[in-house]
Amino acid sequence: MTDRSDAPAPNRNALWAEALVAEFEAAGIEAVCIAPGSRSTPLTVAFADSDLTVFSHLDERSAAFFALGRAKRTGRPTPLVCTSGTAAANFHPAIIEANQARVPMVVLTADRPPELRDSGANQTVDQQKLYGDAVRWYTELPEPEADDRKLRSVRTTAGRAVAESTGTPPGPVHLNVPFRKPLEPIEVPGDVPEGFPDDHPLAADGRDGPFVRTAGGRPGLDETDLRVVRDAVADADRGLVVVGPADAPTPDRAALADLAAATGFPVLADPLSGHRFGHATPDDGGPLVAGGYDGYLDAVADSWPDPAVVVRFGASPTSKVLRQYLGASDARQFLVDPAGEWREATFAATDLLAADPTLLAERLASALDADEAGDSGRAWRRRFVDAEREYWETVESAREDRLFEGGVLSAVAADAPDPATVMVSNSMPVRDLDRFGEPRAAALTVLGNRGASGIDGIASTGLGAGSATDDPLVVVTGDLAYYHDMNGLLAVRRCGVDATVVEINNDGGGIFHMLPIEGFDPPFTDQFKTPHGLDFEATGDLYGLEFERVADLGSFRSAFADSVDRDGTQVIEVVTEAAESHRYREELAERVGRRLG
Ligand SMILES: Cc1ncc(C[n+]2csc(CCOP(=O)(O)OP(=O)(O)O)c2C)c(N)n1
Ligand SMILES: [Mg+2]
Repeated sequence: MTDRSDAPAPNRNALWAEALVAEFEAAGIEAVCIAPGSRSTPLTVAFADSDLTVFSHLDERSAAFFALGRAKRTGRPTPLVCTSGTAAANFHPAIIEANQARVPMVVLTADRPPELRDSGANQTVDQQKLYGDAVRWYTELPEPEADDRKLRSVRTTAGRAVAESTGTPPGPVHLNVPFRKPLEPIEVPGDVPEGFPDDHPLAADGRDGPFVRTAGGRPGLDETDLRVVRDAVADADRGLVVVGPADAPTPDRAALADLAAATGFPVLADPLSGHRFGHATPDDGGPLVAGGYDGYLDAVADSWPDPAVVVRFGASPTSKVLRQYLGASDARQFLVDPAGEWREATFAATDLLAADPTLLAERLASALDADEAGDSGRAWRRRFVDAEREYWETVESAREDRLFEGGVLSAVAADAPDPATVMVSNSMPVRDLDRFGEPRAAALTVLGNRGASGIDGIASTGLGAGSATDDPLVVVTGDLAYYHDMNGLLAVRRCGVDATVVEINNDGGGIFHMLPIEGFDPPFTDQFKTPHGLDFEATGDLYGLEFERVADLGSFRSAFADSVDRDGTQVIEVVTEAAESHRYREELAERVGRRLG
């Protein structure tokens, strides 16, 4: 084996790839996900020779979701590398999610040189703008050459790719990178002229630090805009702060707590908002975080007065009940989005504010007089305090009565260690966490793929997030989602990630029981619910996981407590009955409705 780290580049491809990788490193990139293939050899060799952590994946689809999960957890991209052909297409699902959920991602697809395209050459497909509008920026690198200006352009492109992917809003960037043979780091006499590094130090070695420094800045806030929202909020004695999934993003916790304190408004916090968990309780001076709204707003909407003003952060809430509540309200609704995008499908927003959410929350909080809320403001807040208390008491006692899917998510939320990173799958797990996950002060980072709501890539996204944190990692998945991304489980061993995987096995897609199609069988069972009868215990041996099956809540809770406390990856399969779980959700909603009158 040769040590190439300090040797001059043996050929133009190596020179090229080294410049690219050096700039990623200078831009603060810490890791890369690489899938095997020949055309990408120069990139793979340069990354492997660098100080970056290399995560090697065999399946590009899982690789891309793994990179997505890392970026969700860190806010920084983990570049992806693949060979030419369908390998590149397998990145596409995660790119779609990264686009819609605003997750930074840098995709490097190796390609054949231009004359081999559309010529019948092997493993050659049209990779130009392969991902369409799903990327923030696409460019193709020029063909490698020991040329001063071209190398400076490559260095600039690498820095720009990171900056574009982490801009406002963040998202994926695609670089198509053609190489011609030889692809390996073999000596090609004259390919990189002997004196090149000395004659062109900037091109060959770059600068100390990034080639181009980028100053991000955060979108500011106009005084007039601030005054408009300030006046509306100050005049309202019935207000709400709604924080949806954090991909818009939401304000940081301190700023949101300040805003809640200054307004006295309840905070309706989506499980993916970063605010359902992690705030001090009201008794300890924290905001009134309401988490049960999905379970009771329906029941109280007609008897409670309407809110007068709503300040909304984050993406569209997971809860359909909340979306409908907002959609039916004629409150003044401020939607805050740093990118100023129109992501509001209830069409109930009255004002769109293009502003940094943390900045807006901070400035709005300090612009409000710290007056005590008037009588009607206090009565409004009290409604939420009482409803939350009633609601969570009902849920907790119901959970102990019988095993149902919501009870599993309720237990996960209550029992997850502090801190923990928790990835929740579509479709029922995230909905059940929304409805049954009681707010608590523990620092739980909850992630989900709600950008495009796919059931592909759940394990990989979770394991990618886990690879970026020392938190205990919990992944909650349905059985179809588990099946969909079994390949991703290889990362447990290959990438050295420990997890507690809670697999809720209702033998098919339980979500479909919630839809009218349930009443049309056939085709309901065979084409929608799709029971598969797979025994996932075999995944234990295949992927080196400990597998345990449980069928009651007590056993689940003890297996969970044991797993989060332990090294290795444990899969806890909870066997449930989808239709029965659904009926029980409905029964609980009725019970809550009766209690809240
Ligand atoms: C990639 C992809 N294919 C299909 C769907 C449609 N879909 C949504 S939920 C679901 C079933 C999920 O089943 P499971 O993971 O077992 O969760 P459960 O509904 O039982 O909670 C399907 C097929 C999707 N969202 N994403
Ligand atoms: Mg299922």
